[in-house]
Amino acid sequence: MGQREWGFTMTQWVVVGTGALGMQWAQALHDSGEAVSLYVRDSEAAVVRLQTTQNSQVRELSLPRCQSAKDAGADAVWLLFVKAWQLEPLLRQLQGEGLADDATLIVSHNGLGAGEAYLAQQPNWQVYDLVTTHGAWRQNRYHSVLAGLGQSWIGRRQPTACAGTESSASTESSASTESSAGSVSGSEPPHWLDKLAAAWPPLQWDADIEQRRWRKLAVNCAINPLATLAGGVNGVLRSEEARAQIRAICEEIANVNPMLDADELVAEVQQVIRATAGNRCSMLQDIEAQRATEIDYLNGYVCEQGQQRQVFTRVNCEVAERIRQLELKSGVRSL
Ligand code: KPL
Repeated sequence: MGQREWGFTMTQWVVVGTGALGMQWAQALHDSGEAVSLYVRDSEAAVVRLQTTQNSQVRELSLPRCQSAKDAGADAVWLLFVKAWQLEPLLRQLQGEGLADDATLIVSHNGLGAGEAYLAQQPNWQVYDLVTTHGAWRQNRYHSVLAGLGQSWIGRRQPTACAGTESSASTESSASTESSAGSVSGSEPPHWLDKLAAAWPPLQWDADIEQRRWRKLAVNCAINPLATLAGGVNGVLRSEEARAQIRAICEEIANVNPMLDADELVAEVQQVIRATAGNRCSMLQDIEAQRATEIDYLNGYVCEQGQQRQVFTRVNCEVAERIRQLELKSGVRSL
C-alpha cells in the first residue's frame, strides 16, 4: 500500500515526459491536491515549469522534477504518456535507475505491442493500461493545449489477445499478486483509482481493457495513416474512397481479433472523424515534425499479427508500407 498518514493513503504520482496529455494529467492531479512530480531527463532543474491551456485559459504550473526512478519511492504510481516506440527504452532506463521490483505503471500510448516482451519478463510490475479520448496538442515543449474533452478507461494489463502464449502466461500469473501500490487481482480496481478518477473525470475501471485497446487501435489504424497520406485534417476522410479504405482496414482488424465486430469499428471510426474533423492527427504531426511515427504499433502490428495467424491483412500492410516510405524520405527511418 502507499504511505499512510493519519489513516489516509498518500499516493505519489510521477508523470513521465512532457507529452501533451501527460502535462494535462499532471495539471489535473495537482489541481485535485495530489503529490505529483515530473520525470524529465533533459533538464537539471529541481523544478519543471509547465503551461496548460483549457478553454483559451493559460495556466502555469511548477512541479518538482523526479531525477531518477530511485528518487520516486517504492510506492509511486508512474504515469507513462509516451510514444509507443519510446516505451521499451524508457522501461529499461527506469529499471536501470532502480525502479521498484513491484512498481506500479500506468501506460498510455497509441497502438499495441510496444514493450510487450520486455514487460512480460517483469512479472512483479503492476501494469495498467489507460485508454483516453481526451485530445491535446503541444504548443511547445512545456505547453499543452487541450483540444477536446473526452473520457478515459483504465484496467489491469492482460495478455494481448494476439500475444504469444509464453508472455501471456507470465503476465497472467502476475495478475493475481498483491503489489505495494496496486490491486489484488486483475479484475479489481487498485486503491488509487478514485483519486485518479476524481482528478480528471470521467474515468472508469474496465476489467477488459484489452478489447478497448483493440478498438482504439482500429480507430488509430483507420484515421492516422489515411489522414497522413491525404496530408489533411481528419475531416478529409469523409470521402467515398476513404470510407472504403476505412472499411477494409476495420474488417481486417476484426478478422485478426474475432472478438471485434467490423461494423461497430467502422461506426466508431466515423464518429471519431466527425468529432475530430478539424484536427490534424498525431501521425501527420509526427511526419511534419520529422519524428518517427507509431506505424509499427498500428497497421504494422496488425500486418504482423495477420502474417502470424495467416489472416489476410493486405490493406493494413500496404498502408504501413506507405507510411514507412514517408519516414524513409524524411530520414527518421533507415533501411
Ligand atoms: O488519437 C488520434 C491521433 O491523432 O492520434 C485520433 C483519434 C486519430 C484523432 O486525431
